[in-house]
Amino acid sequence: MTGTDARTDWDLARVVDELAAAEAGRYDRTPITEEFPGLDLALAYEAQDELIRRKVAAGQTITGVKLGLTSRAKQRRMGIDAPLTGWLTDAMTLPAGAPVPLGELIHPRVEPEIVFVLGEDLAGPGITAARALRSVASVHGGFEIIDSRYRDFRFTLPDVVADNASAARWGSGPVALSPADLDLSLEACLVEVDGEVVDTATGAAVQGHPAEALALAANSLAARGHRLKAGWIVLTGGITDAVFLRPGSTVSVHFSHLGTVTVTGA
Ligand code: OOG
Ligand code: MG
Repeated sequence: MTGTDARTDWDLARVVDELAAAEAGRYDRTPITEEFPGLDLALAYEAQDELIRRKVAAGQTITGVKLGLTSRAKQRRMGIDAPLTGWLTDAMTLPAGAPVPLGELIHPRVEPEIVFVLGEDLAGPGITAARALRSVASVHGGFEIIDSRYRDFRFTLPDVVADNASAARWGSGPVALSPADLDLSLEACLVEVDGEVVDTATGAAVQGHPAEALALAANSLAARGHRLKAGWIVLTGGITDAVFLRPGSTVSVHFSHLGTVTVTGA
C-alpha cells in the first residue's frame, strides 16, 4: 500500500465485478484483501452470493454446493485452516469422459472428492453427521477442477470465499452407491498423474468422515439463510492435495469401492 486513499472505491459490487471479469477473461490477479482490507468473511460470502446471483440471472442454475479446505492436506497447502463453502452451477458440470477445456481456464488443478447427491432437503442448524448422511441418496467418486482467480492460488480466507471457493468444473465416475453400502471414512483413493501414483488418502481425511463436511455445509449455510435442496450435488472437499492439469496430461483417481474417474487436459 502507498498510504494514499486511492483505493477507497472498493465495495461489494466492485469485488464481484473484478472476480467475474477475471473468470470471464481467464486471467489471474492479486488478492483483493491487499487493496481492500475491509473485505471480511461476512462481506466475502455476500460477494460470493452476488456472484452466483449474476450467473443465475445470466441463465445458469444452481446444482449444489462445494466444500473446500476440509482436509489437512488442503488446509496445509493453502495455509488456511478453516473450511468454506461455495456454489455449483450447471455450467460447472463436466460430462463423463469429456476433456477439461484448458483454454477456458486459468491454471486448473484437479483434486479427488467424495460426492453426495441429496435425496431430501437438509437444513441446519444442529445437523449431525449421522443426520446428514440420512439425507444422502447416493455417493460417488469424483473430482473437482479448481481454478483460483488469484495468481499462484495465493489468497486469504475472505479472498477465496469471495471467489466462490475457486470453483470451476467437477465430474464424477460411473459408480453410485448408497451411503449404507460402504464406510466412507475407510474409502481409499489413489491419485495417478500420467500413470504415476502421486498421492493417496482415505475419506477420513475429510473432517474424519465426509458426512461431517455435509453437516458443516448444512449448518454454515443455515447461518446465512440457505438450505441444501433435494437433488443437489455436494462436493465434500479435496481428499488429497490438488495437482495441476497440463495439456495432454491425464489424471486418474481410483477409489476402493467408488470406481475410477479419469480427467484429461485438452
Ligand atoms: C480453494 C478451494 C478448495 C477443496 O476441495 O479443498 C477446495 C483452493 O484450494 O483454491 O475446493
Ligand atoms: Mg474441492
